[in-house]
Amino acid sequence: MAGFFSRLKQGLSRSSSRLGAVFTHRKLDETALEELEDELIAADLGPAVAERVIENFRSTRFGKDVTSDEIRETLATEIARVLEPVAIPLEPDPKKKPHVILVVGVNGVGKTTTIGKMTRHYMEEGKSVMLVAGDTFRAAAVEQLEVWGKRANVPVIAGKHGADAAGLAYDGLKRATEAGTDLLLIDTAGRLHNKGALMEELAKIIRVMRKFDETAPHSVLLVLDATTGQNAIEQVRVFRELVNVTGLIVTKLDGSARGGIVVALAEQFKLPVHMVGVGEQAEDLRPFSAQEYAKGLVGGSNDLASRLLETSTDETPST
Ligand SMILES: Nc1nc2c(ncn2[C@@H]2O[C@H](COP(=O)(O)OP(=O)(O)O)[C@@H](O)[C@H]2O)c(=O)[nH]1
Ligand SMILES: [Mg+2]
Repeated sequence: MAGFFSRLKQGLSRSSSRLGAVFTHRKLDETALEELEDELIAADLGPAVAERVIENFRSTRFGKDVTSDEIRETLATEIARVLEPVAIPLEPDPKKKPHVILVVGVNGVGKTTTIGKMTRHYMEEGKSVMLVAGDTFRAAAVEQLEVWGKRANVPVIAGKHGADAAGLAYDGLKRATEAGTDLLLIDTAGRLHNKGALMEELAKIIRVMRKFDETAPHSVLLVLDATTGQNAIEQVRVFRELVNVTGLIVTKLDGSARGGIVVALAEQFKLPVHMVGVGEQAEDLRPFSAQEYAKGLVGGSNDLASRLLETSTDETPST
């Protein structure tokens, strides 16, 4: 398995090579600042962060000769400052048995896969897990979750194609409570093209579960696909109208990710980013580290950030 940092770096390299384009300028004049701002916006960091970074450069370095390493370091520091407050791990409440996690998001963003990865992650921490196949609209989605459940040897509450998701969630909550299970992860459908129906469905899942435990769900995680760039912003907006999103998980940060979007999300919504997905396998879920992410995003082939990344340990979080 490629290490996390090398994967993330690879995934973010598209952004970092963009960010590198402007660094051929030696003197930080008005033209250079404008180009840098354009690059930051093109890298999906969002206008607010881009502007702040530029103002910072303007007030401290204007007219001076700067090296690309200096620019990258300053940039990484600014980005880490935005990311730090949202880099919050998801700690299930040990008093809740189960701690109920509702997983929402548009079709294809990686909800089911993320649930599979979370199952493995929390089991490695010694917690017990139960799953609910709440995306009953796609038969394949139910099978997919059952495969993950079998692999991890955890119970999966599933119904027939088209079954009532709220009923399944209720059954899952009841069974997990009886069994004293630590975590109940609920998969859902992501039919955003029918917003009214989706809102109704999510509301019903929550309403029905609350008949059993009025504090459920304890977390509502919105899964976002990093490769969709600016679309992720709109998805957060829409899902927050549907349901009380408590945190984000950003997937597909391997491959051709547009990792800058995480910075824009952090700046705009201040929602916790609990974990990130860096691949399709069970082990490809990692806690979100602001520092490492910022360094990976800013990149560079032989700069301080890369050297730090190179020497970072690539191990899975210990159990
Ligand atoms: N490269 C990569 N692929 C992912 C990641 N997470 C999910 N996928 C893939 O994205 C596709 C859709 O994932 P799925 O979990 O079915 O999405 P869902 O419709 O939201 O449940 C599948 O092919 C997954 O293997 C990730 O972090 N990296
Ligand atoms: Mg799914």
